[in-house]
Amino acid sequence: MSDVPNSAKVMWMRGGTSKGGYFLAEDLPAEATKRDAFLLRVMGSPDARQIDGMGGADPLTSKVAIISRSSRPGVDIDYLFLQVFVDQAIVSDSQNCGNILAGVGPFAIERGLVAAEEAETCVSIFMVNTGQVAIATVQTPDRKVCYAGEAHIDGVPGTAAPIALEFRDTAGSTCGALLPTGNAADEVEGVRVTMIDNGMPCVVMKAEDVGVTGYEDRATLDDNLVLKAIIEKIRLAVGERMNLGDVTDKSVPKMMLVAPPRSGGAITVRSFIPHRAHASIGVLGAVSVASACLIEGSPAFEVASVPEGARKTLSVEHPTGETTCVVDMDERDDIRSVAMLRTARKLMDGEIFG
Ligand code: NQM
Repeated sequence: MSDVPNSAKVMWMRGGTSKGGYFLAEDLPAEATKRDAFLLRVMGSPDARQIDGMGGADPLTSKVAIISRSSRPGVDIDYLFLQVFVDQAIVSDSQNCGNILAGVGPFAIERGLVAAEEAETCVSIFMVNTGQVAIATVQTPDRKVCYAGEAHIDGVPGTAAPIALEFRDTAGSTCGALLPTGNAADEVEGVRVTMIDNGMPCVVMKAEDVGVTGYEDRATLDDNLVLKAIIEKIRLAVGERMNLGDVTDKSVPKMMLVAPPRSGGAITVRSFIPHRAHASIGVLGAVSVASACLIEGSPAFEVASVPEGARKTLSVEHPTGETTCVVDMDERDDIRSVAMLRTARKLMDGEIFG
């Protein structure tokens, strides 16, 4: 395409357990087809190895954040997430990403869209994909973003500065309701599932109901073509019922296989996002699974170990450790907010060529 730009300013960052390019909206074409053609070139897609681009041959490292100043009252930043498919020429805005979200606050401060406060800075972020707001708290000693620190998240080696993410009102982000069918469980293709959306559309089922234990590693799951065929059949069958339409070319819903916890947590999960197994778990994916653990009559409720009290610390066990969600319940026993700890790291700042 002739008027695809030659280059753009970009910051490459690790956000949580994902990695991708962070752009200011003004540095990319406003027209989606031109923008997407450029981003496919940037990542080197479609190609299983993404050899001709920056993508890491994995959906978790083929991600883009587009950021601009927000005109919404009380909101600092608008964040649009794009998933660049690895081996198909698809750039999708059909999902949000809570891991890439972890880098959005630091990026906005670094680019001068948000003024850093002394010690720490709260950045309110409108998540364009789902129309909801998250609050990120970024460490800013001497009014500068600090990436180094003592926080550890499973799935990332070493430690870094903590970035707290708080989500409110994420129920029904894309599907219109926490439980789009109104049911705690439905039978689809002979398997009992919960269709749920608390920030990420997910289909939650017992791992044993699709022929696995739920404790397999990522490579074993990715090699299991029979399992993949079963869950893709379920995924395609639920699209309309989850108000997502035809999901053939979409990266949602995510498919969540759950089992009882083994390391003192609330639940064990193996997630497909949706065609490859996740190395750990997505942030909003974890929030949606943790929410399913609280719904009586759901497959997740049956295998979960949920603490008492209005503030629940739910550790979601995944292939490379665990992710903790702190869930605050209101007086009606509905979820008021969910908080998670993430970290991020600036990797490079420069010009990328398309
Ligand atoms: O669920 C992967 C990730 C994600 C998304 C995916 C995420 C989330 O780990 O909020 O973070 O589910 O595609 O980055």
